[in-house]
Amino acid sequence: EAADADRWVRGTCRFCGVGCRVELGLKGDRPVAIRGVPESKTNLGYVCMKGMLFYKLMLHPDRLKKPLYRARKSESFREISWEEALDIAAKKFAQAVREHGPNSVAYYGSGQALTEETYLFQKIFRAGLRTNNVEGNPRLCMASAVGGYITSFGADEPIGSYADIEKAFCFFIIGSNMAEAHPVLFRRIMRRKLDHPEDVKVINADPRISPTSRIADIHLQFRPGTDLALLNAMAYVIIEEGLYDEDFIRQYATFRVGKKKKEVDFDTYRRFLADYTPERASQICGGNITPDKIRQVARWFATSRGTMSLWTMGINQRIRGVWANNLIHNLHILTGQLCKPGADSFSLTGQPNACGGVREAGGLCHILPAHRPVVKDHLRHEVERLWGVPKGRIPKKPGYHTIAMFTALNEGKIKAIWINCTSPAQSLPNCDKYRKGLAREDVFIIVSDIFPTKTTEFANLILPTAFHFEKTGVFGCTERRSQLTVKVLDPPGEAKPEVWIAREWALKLAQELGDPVIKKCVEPFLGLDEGYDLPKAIWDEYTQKLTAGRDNDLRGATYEVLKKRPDGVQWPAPTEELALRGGTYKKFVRGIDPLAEEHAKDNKPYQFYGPAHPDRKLWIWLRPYKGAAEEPDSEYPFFLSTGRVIDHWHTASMTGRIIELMRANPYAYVEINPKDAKRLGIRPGDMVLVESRRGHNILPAKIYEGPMEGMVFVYWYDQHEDRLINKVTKDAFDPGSKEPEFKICACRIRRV
Ligand code: MGD
Ligand code: SF4
Repeated sequence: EAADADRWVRGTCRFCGVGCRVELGLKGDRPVAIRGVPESKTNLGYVCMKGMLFYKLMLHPDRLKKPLYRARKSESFREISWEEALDIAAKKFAQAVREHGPNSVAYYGSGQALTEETYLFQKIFRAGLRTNNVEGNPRLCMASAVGGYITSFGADEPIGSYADIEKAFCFFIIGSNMAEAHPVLFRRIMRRKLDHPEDVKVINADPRISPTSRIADIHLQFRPGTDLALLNAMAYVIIEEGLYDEDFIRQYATFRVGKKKKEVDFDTYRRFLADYTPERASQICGGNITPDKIRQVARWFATSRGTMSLWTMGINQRIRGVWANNLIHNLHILTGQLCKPGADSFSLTGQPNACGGVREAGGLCHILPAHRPVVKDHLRHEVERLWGVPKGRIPKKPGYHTIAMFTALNEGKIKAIWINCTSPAQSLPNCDKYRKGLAREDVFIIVSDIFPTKTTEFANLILPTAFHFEKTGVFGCTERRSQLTVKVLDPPGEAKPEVWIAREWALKLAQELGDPVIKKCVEPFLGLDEGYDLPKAIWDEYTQKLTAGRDNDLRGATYEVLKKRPDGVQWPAPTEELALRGGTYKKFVRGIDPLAEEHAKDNKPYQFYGPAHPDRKLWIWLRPYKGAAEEPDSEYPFFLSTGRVIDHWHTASMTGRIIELMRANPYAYVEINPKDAKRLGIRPGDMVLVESRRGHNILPAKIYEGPMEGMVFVYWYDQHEDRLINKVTKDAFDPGSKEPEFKICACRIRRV
């Protein structure tokens, strides 16, 4: 079909956090193909199967094309006009605010929404409706990484870039199956290893042998949740063998402990680590972890000419996710494996715009745009001033985080919620529990999506939206890189871009509540065409006003510049001149990062100006090992873990509609270690009951030397109610980041 294309237009992939640059092939107005671009900086021309095929969603017959409404959830939907839909949406939200106060309404968004969309929604909710109930699915995915970066480095998001991969000599891949979840980036690591098989070492630390483990020199397999002990033991070896960088530590680091962030000295840290000798850690970790292996990987980590750690949900989706992030950062600070070429503590992002749209543009309940904590008075008032709304308009108190938000729905405290670009009825842990709130007749639910999903089944109002390439906006991927995709196609039927929907709704809301400040929120955007001018004006307001002087300064990355730079721009990029050169490849390094120069307090080469650490130091944390929220016992003797498969994206509401991907991976199964299978008399393909204290599934068995003995693994994309693994997972969450522990709970299995 690609041969049919008569023109190619540029943009980014719609799916994962790698942020591959792609070109969409069009034949007339019909999308016919997607291809990579060899000169691209992110993906060097490669795209994975799902990236290559998402154009098929644009003309898919299931696309939502008209607003749909039902007054009661027991009724069937009827088609209505946009005028009527927006009237109902405004009336219902206004009614909730009038009768139950501002905190009875909420927005639940997505790391897949464009930055312009998240920015506008959160502005209307915070300054217009006076609530910080602005959340999104990045809470399920990146919140622990945010917590880790802020507490360790004083600033969110990685210091380095993908370009470090080609300069690194040791890769420490922990809690990440990047071969499937970030396939194109993994390819770069594989290339690096193949080009330098002896010089480059790959360590993979994971309770499961995954496709990522194939390239590892050492695979560390441990009982789920025990990696906190492993990471502390690596630090122990680094200190015991004198492999730490004394000079780097003296210049740039302090040691901290506890909730009060008390500063302690190096000897206290050393004494703390005495509990984590490799011998003791190998006992805690189990699996194949021996003291010798711990020593070996610690040496590789510390002594390589550039060590890069990469991790995702195996570290983040944990009740000690922030601590686990801290312990990885500790190793980099101890060894000075930071800021130099090929050295970085690099968290991989799950979604295409979790960084740009949500972490940066204010899409979580505790942060305002440009990394401003909502509780900080001067920053909140600064945002009010920049928006031209009265001082005190934005409440000080953070809103509900994700689990608290859906608990509030269960309890009837939230009366109206807008769910955009995500499907919590399938993606929340222990989802049956939260479906009760979604099903309540006294909770009014708007879902804006491109397809019917498990969540639209609970909606009162379904709003059809434009898809990628059918609207204009920016995605900011893992490496602080913002890339623009411009509208080239009209959305099907009456589907509309979210920025138009939000603006028109806000105008009606202002009328309903008789509140001119709500109108003020969208005033700069009135009358602008939604195809390009409207998102551009929103981007301009966000970048020129809100990011000015902040660590993610994006003032140079105007739409004009982004159009000239197909690979996008990495922040900080305060000037157009720097943005035209691509922005900042490494933060905090003088001579590379303009803000390091601007904020320089002395003549040291690195300047850690991150806003959360006034002492401008990196913090090495004393974090003890603590196990999972629910460990196996005699009743539920197995660990259950869940994750992604290469062919599908999350709930598969999109990839499940692409026939080639469904053929490749039609349904979820449960991976069982051969030793466990033999013991339980389970053969390949047998149907197996996977049951926890919360719910059960029945899945076909795959007998596979992947999960370690005593652990089973299930992909979570399957939409079939019997195979929907989030009926089984647990909704315990990290007390700091509030990110749920999708990766670990206890279950039992048996052949049925
Ligand atoms: P998606 O399938 O990505 O899953 O979970 P979800 O966000 O619920 O949902 C995105 C929705 O956006 C789809 O329904 C799609 O049709 C819609 N969409 C696509 N384009 C557009 C658009 O332009 N506009 C609008 N309005 N809608 C659009 C993800 C969540 O799941 C995350 S982020 C993580 S990290 C968690 N991972 C995880 C896990 O590892 N294990 C288990 N068991 N559960 C998990 N749940 C979490
Ligand atoms: Fe898209 Fe991610 Fe695949 Fe790249 S690796 S093509 S961004 S899904």
